[in-house]
Formats: sequence, C-alpha cells, structure tokens
Amino acid sequence: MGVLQALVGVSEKASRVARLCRGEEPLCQLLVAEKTGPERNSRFQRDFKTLADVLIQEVIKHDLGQQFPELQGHIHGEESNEFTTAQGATVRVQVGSSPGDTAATLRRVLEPHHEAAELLAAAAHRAVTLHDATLATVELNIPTQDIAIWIDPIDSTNEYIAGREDVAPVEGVAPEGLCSALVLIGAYDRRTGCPVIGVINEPFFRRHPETGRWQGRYHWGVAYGETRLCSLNPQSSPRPTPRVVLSRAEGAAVQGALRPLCGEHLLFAAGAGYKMLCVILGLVDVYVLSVGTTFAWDACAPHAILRAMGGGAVALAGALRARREGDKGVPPQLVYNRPDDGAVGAERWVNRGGLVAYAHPQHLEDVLEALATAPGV
Ligand code: 2IP
Ligand code: CA
Repeated sequence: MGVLQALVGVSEKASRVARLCRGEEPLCQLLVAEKTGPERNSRFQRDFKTLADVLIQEVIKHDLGQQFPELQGHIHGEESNEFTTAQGATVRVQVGSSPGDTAATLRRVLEPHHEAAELLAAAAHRAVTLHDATLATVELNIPTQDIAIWIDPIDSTNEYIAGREDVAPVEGVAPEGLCSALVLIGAYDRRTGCPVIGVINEPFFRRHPETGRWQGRYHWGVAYGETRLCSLNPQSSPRPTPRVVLSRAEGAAVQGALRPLCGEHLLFAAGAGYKMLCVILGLVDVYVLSVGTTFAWDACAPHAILRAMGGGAVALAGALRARREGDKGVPPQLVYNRPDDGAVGAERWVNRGGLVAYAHPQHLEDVLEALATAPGV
C-alpha cells in the first residue's frame, strides 16, 4: 500500500475512534461529564477529552510507523502522549502490541472505567478496509524518507465535546457544531517544508437516513513536484464577489475591511481545519485569520489539498508588510518544518501573524489589497 492510501486508512481509523467516543455510552458519558456531572467529574472530563486526542494521535503514529519505519520519529502531533491521570500520576499512552496491552495502559488513565478502556483499545486495533476504487489506483512517486507528518487528531475539540447537531448552515457553512470536528493528517517535505499530501476526515459528516448512525467522509490531495491530484473536482472559475470565512473571534477591523469586498458573503465558522475545508469544498473562496491561533498541525493537511487544487495558504502579517512596502508579488507559501526557536511548547509551531487560505490566486490578491489599505488592520 502506498503512503496516500495509508494516510487515508489511518484517518478512517481515527475518525472511527472519534465517533466511538461520542457514540458509546460509557465513553460519551465521560466526554460530556462536565456539563452534567459534579465538580470532581469536571476535571476528569477535560482529561478524557485529552485522552481521546492522545489516543487517536498515537494510533496514527503507531500504524504509520509500522507500515513505514522510515517515518518513525518524523510523525508529529498536537498532543504530548504523557498523560496525567485524575490522581496526578503520569502515564505514557501508547498503542501496544495487542488490544490487551493497550487496554492495560488505558485502564490506568481511565480508572475505574474499565469498559471504556476496553472499547477504545479494541477500536485502536481494529483493521480498516478502504472501499475506494479511485484511491486504490493512485500511484505516487514520493520517497517516504523525504517526508514528515503533522497530525491534528481532533480539530475543533470544543465543538466535539459540545456535540451540537442542530446548527443550521449559512450559505452551506455551519457556524458551529459537531460537523466542524475534523481529523487532519498532512505530509510535508522534510527539506523544503512544503505540504505535499493532505487528508481531511469528517467523522460527523451526516447521520445515515435509516440507521441514524454517524457517517464520515474524507478528502485528499497531493501536490508534489509536478503532480497535482485530488479527490475533489477542480475549482470552477473564481466568483466575481469572493465569499470569505472568518473565526467568530475575528476583530472588527478585519471584518470592516472585508465587507466592501464581499458584502453579505462574510461568514463565520468554528475550527481552523473546518474553515479551510470550506474553501476546499468551494463553499467559500477565502479564509482570513489575523492572529496567531493556528498551528502547523491545523494547516498542513488542508494546505496540501488547496495546493493540489491550485490554491494555497500564506502568512497574513508578512504578506501585508511586504505589500505596504511596495512588494506586490505573490507572498511565499506557509511551510511546516521551521519551528520558532525563540518560543516554547506549541507556540514554536504557531502560524504567527495569521494566515490567508485561498482557492484562487486572484482572491488572495483581492483580500490582501483590501486589508493592506484598511485602517487598523
Ligand atoms: C483549534 C480549534 C479552534 C480554532 C483554533 C484551532 O484547534 O479549531 O476552533 O479557533 O484556531 O487551533 P477558531 O474556531 O476561532 O478558528 P483545537 O480544537 O485542535 O485546539
Ligand atoms: Ca487544532
């Protein structure tokens, strides 16, 4: 199996674990305990959320590392696998060689919820079979020793925990809710930092009309050398009036600067990955973020898919600075191999100064022009 098929396969397994945590009573109870439970549960609930993230990330690391030993040590994620239990002990969560091994580690963290530990361990070890004839035929020439991986096991964790299903979309974009919780797996070139393969999995795409069970779906894209491949249809010609999606926390200056450009087509959504997915799906044309609240693991996978479709993602602050200094050239794409050595922890990998993700280069140009000339941005 090739690396693309492997990335899609692990995203499916991750998605299954994410659904399991919401769908199986012993797990879901832990996930939503904060809302209903007594004070002592409130701490534990946060711990369980972290555990779901950590386990998903470890499953991805384990499965990819087994299939491609040359990737071991080059698979990075948002979460550390050092896990602190409700009692304050440190446990290193790892996928073991058997479901029994994995369950034993999980039991230590989940004590006294043994059933929850068994369910999670079983899901972590259950093999995934892809029924995707198109994907099966894709053959890539990407040497796996040249790439590294960023994982966001569950992007939009707040929406994942809150689990709202009844959010009405606005122009096809969900302002919040469970559908914005995504699994993001991106591969980048170790040397250049360019994103080369992206997989986005939507664990909560829709409920099956008859069974009522959650169904997921996934999207992938490849942008390597001259190769451009994607599970989605290529974008049509750019809309004359671009649609822009923003974080609900985006400031008034950016909103004000973009209104003349997109009028009422200024939309709001949760989740950095989900907003980039909206661009990929053509629901909007651009995602603008003016602050450093996204990280390499949020952007790598969607960015690779955007590149596969002819779009991209650039750093906003740098692009505006260059423009104001008279450089109207196309700004450099974000890269994923350069930590900020002056920072610590997650901040080493922040997309500092925000970003613009776009499907059509013309819309990047329009947005930068609007923002560069606006007061207070
Ligand atoms: C978060 C999450 C937030 C998002 C933030 C991400 O990732 O997606 O929703 O903020 O940028 O880093 P916003 O919704 O304002 O865009 P995680 O949930 O994995 O911490
Ligand atoms: Ca995230």
